[in-house]
Amino acid sequence: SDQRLNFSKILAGFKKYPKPNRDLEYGTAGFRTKADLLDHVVFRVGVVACLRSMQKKKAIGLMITASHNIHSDNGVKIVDPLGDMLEQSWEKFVTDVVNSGEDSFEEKIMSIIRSNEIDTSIDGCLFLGWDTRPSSEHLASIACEGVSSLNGTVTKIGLCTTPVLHYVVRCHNDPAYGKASVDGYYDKLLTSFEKLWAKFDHIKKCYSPHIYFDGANGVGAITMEYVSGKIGDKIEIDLHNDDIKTPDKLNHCCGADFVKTQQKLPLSIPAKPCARLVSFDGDADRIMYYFVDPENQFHLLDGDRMATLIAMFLRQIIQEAELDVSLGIVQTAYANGSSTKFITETLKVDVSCVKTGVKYLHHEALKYDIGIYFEANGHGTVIFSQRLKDEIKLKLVSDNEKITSAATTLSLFVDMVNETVGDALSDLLIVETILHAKDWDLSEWEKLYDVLPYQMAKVTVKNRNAITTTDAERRCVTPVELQPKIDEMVSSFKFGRAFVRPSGTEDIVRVYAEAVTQAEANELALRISILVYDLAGGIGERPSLF
Ligand code: G16
Repeated sequence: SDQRLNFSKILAGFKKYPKPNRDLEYGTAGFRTKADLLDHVVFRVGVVACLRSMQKKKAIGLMITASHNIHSDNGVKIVDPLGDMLEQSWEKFVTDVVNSGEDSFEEKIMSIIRSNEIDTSIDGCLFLGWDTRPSSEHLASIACEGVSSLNGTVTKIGLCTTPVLHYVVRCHNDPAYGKASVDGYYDKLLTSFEKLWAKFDHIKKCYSPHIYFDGANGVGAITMEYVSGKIGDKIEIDLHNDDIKTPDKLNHCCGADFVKTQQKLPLSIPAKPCARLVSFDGDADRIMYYFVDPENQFHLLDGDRMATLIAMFLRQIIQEAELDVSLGIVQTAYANGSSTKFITETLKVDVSCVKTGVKYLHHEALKYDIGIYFEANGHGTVIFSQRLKDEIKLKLVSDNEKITSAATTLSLFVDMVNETVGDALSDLLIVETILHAKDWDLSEWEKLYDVLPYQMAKVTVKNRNAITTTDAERRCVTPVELQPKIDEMVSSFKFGRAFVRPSGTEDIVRVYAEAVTQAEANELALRISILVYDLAGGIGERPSLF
């Protein structure tokens, strides 16, 4: 009989890690919940990821992290062969197995094998990474047991950022993309960064080579410590929130998510006027830039700002290189209304809006030769078509010096980008390069357009899936009474816009509101939160206006 399909081995794991009563769903970025509810999940995900690897005859990645969530949560994301997120049709397969009991898993697994015509004589191959959470290593070892139960092999990358894991998986399956190792990752990004930097190395008036860095007390802090040693002669990195030994400090009053949702400085970052401040999130796939002006006002440069900065820069370079290629930006409903207006009216670049989750943005961005995608929360990257990469090669050998120079810039830029997924380090190198090239500080960057004030809120409800949405999450379908009430409320606020959606990473409903002043945006968010609480089964304390 086929050694790989030894159901007794899989059954042993199902018995060892029994499923609690509650079913789980594959959320915005994989399974995510309280860390102590995840043993059975990671075992089963290990099994299904191994099947996925056998089906594709390629390596697959598993990342144990709950990213921006509280330290006591954890989660697991599955990475597909090209380093992107697991294909959506497989989310259902993995969810079925995660939620099945001892009596039905065999049938579920057989059905995956049959419907995907998986050759079970193939060896599954997995790469495994994890973040700094206290539960991560334990969960990673159970995931290994899952993979082993199908006789798959696991290469442990160990403690790493999410984007490093995505990158290594891609390189293993597509060696032309780079060397499949952590060193290979740093080498590719930092070498292209240094070369690009040298191209723009003129006297600076505005750009200051100094940043204050908030590592969210997570794995991003280790990354930046390393990077600081490599590029310290170009950018001085002042490390803060780099305590990975105290678990409950992770993301606590710090990190990219905190800064974006609270619109204020994280703990331990000095409020030095006009200094360039940067935060990563817990697994370093998101980034935020911000500063405090001389009047002590807080200014945020978020994912929308990065998308527009990059689009502006790349549009100019492709013109200089005389490349005829398509360029587009992908956003979500969280994109500030004025950023979308700036992209269409001033930059005259194509923009589309999709559901929250990098998996949706990435997919949409593939439609362009240069697809720039960013969630407002700082999660994003740029992807380049093969056609564009081929065209650049031709331009590199042009007789026209201006064209070859622009093509060189573009080619180095491509190598500095981690195209597999949002990557805070790669994004930082991109932003720093552009600011350095333009000799801008953050206030110059901010001048591109004015944002509408916004407010974000969370509401706890009995069942967050009672809220369903349509139109890229901009409109709510159920409970049916909710959207008309939101419309009515929004119409009484100048430049009002608001939407609600269930989070796919936390057990809450998210509320977003924009209006002409901060006070009005705050009030709109609060009024919408009350509507959600009243109409969608709120629990705990009712949000209140007073
Ligand atoms: C994940 C996803 C992001 C998403 C965020 C919040 O980020 O990768 O695409 O924007 O969750 O999702 P939700 O609003 O559904 O909770 P991370 O950094 O937590 O992995």
